[in-house]
Amino acid sequence: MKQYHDLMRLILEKGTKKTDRTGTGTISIFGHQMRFDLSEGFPLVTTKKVHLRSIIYELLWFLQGDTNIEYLVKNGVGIWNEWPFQSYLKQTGQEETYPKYSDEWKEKLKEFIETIKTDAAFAKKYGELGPVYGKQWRDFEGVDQITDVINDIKSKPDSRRLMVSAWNPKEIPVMAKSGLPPCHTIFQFYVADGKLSCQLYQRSADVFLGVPFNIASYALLTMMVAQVCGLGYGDFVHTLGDAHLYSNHLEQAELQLSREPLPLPTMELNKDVKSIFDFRYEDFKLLNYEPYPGIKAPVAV
Ligand code: THF
Repeated sequence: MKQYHDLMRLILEKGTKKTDRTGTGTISIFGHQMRFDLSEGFPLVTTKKVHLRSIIYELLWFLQGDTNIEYLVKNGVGIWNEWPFQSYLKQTGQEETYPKYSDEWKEKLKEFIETIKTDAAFAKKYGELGPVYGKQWRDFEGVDQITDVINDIKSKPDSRRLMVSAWNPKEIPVMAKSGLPPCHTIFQFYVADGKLSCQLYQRSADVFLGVPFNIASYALLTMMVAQVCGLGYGDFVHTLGDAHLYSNHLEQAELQLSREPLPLPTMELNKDVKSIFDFRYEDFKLLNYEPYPGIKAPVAV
């Protein structure tokens, strides 16, 4: 994962200070590309422990077309909690009572998640993120893009139109209201020499927290699609727009950069799975992952 370290170092050295929507502040660069050969190991960052469990459940959740955090919460995954929570505070007029990131806010967030877990009606009403990834992947104005792209990869592997878009301009305002417009906006598949590659265009990249998740998630998706199409593993190409380090992640990034990248783990998929929608959590086996300890950092909401 030298590519990832190079990116962090580049931002620290060359990044421009900018303000951002969340009020946290960032340093950023614009336009960057990384490439991971999936036959050389699974691109999971080794210089801090990355929670693969959350990544797998999130991907299965996208593929089901689900946009409500209830499924994630019930599987112990908390990475999407803050957005519906903030939207709930807003809708119920409690934004001022619970200032963002304060101790009261954190307590109230715990209580909110507990209620999502136990009260189905509440979860239905307040756990919804709006028409985000799952919705656009499976039902973009009626189009099931995942089913279609897999059929196209199988029947027209040389096609240059193997695209999936989560960026639906018509629904951006609705997404912005409940959660946020997609960061990973569009991806394209490419078949050559019997191997499947995938390129993602990510408009906005939280390099310390999000990017290790995003790389692993799309690497996994590429491997899953390759398997169900009977193809080998090619490259995952990750193209970034605004690539930033939040101002409250800088020390963490320096600590991580002081660590030497370790050999990559390997990922084994259950070879019996023949449809992209049949994968279950138990079908993924990560081998030889022995990372450095985790590094905590707050997420900007
Ligand atoms: N918003 C921001 N500011 N950053 C993001 O990375 C991001 N995402 C998704 C949507 N909005 C975003 C959400 N993905 C974590 C990881 C991924 C996220 C959100 C949060 C996170 O907090 N990771 C911690 C804890 C891991 C865990 O609990 O499992 C970590 O240490 O890695 C990018 O797509």
